[in-house]
Amino acid sequence: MALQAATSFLPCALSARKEGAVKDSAFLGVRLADGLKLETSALGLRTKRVSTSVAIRAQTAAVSSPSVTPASPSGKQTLRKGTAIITGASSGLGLATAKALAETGRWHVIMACRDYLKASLAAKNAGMEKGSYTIVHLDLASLDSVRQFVRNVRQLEMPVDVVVCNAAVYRPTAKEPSFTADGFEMSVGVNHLGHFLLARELLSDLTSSDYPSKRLIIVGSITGNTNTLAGNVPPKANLGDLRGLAAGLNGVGTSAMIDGGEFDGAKAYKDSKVCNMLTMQEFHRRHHEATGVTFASLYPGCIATTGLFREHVPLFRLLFPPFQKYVTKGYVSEEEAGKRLAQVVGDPSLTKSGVYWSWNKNSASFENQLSEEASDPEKARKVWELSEKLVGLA
Ligand code: NDP
Ligand code: PMR
Repeated sequence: MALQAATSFLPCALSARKEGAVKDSAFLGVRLADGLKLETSALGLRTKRVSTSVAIRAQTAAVSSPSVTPASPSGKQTLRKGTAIITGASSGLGLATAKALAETGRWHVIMACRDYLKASLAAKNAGMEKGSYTIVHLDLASLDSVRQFVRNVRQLEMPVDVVVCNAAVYRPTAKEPSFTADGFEMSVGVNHLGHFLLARELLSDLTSSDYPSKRLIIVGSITGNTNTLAGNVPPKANLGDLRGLAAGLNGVGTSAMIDGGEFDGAKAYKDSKVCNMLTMQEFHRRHHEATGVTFASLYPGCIATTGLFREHVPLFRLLFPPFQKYVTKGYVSEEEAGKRLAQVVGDPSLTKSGVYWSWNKNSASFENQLSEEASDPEKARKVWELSEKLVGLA
């Protein structure tokens, strides 16, 4: 059954950027010559039309059969195809994971993307078979878009077996904050709050799935964990007493940062990753037992070539991959990272809930330790409660 819908989608993201030299033109912590010009967009507030179409295209029949069916002549039971939603599947880790899952023939991937054309081309260029994926519009910088996405997914009448919150923005060179349609600082708005609402909304769908191992995965990062060398590269993640989050992160008379401090794009990203990891654990505490859903987070390795660094200075983008490959040895290819995340989605040995997965040098998965802040249950509870107020759930 092919379902096609196209409605116009009004924009959301307000972005405020200033012209001139990048404030923190540092490469790997070393400041470049001041005055390096990178961005010449006009001073002031810009309104950006984000997307003109909501694209839903179901390329395969809806799957509504029970998860296990007696199929083979030998009487052996077979598992139906699982359906995995992946946000930000139009590039980098999300795309590599979508490809890895689709290639197994055991997964149908719902690519939750803000740019339909980009996602469609990316899937095609990656060689993903037409029937193995469905692209559904999702702009995490708009809570309305998140709610619409959930309605659109339900219309597909496919089960929701796994949800992967993967999309992210990183704005290390931004001098000023930009804001989502709902007025939240962009990095925390997209990476944490958009995903928080999405995950909360889709929990009931996951719960009603009959798939043997249903999972909600939120991509974390080493850079949010101050118990590591990478997590100690300034600016360090620190949510403080959450006063900025409590005040709404809107930068109007209040701070755009979670800890209430001065805006710093790199810190905002790292803070958002701490929220991602705390959210996963709070989901686990509140919902694992009752729903049977596995909640997990991970650090897939340093995928130094992805679009995540698109806003960084050109010199950083040039030197970061060799630095990670030959100096820190933390580098991992997009393909390898995709296989790792695909493991967290479907590997029968990774069913434990509440875990932050990492991989060692031999690419074997292990349960990693989170930093003190990223594993603080009290902070997790507070982030949860403040976030549910901000996204309109409380
Ligand atoms: P990419 O930039 O390649 O991918 C990010 C994806 O997020 C893109 O598909 C992008 O869409 C999407 N996205 C951004 N904003 C929105 C939005 N408002 N609504 C919907 N989708 C959006 O980066 P990576 O693949 O590196 O990042 C994937 C995840 O991996 C992130 O969570 C990141 O924090 C994490 N990670 C990455 C590491 C790395 O070394 N790269 C290390 C540790 C964690 P579009 O294509 O339209 O821009
Ligand atoms: Mg980091 C073992 C050392 C290690 C690892 C695994 C990473 C991963 N980094 C390490 C070390 C260092 N980094 C050191 C010693 C420095 C100072 C020279 C350094 C610097 C650095 C910068 C400037 N690293 C960075 C940046 C970024 O802008 C990236 C970032 O923080 O993005 C948020 C980044 C990263 N280093 C990593 C990883 C995985 C990233 C980026 C990805 C992320 O968290 O999403």
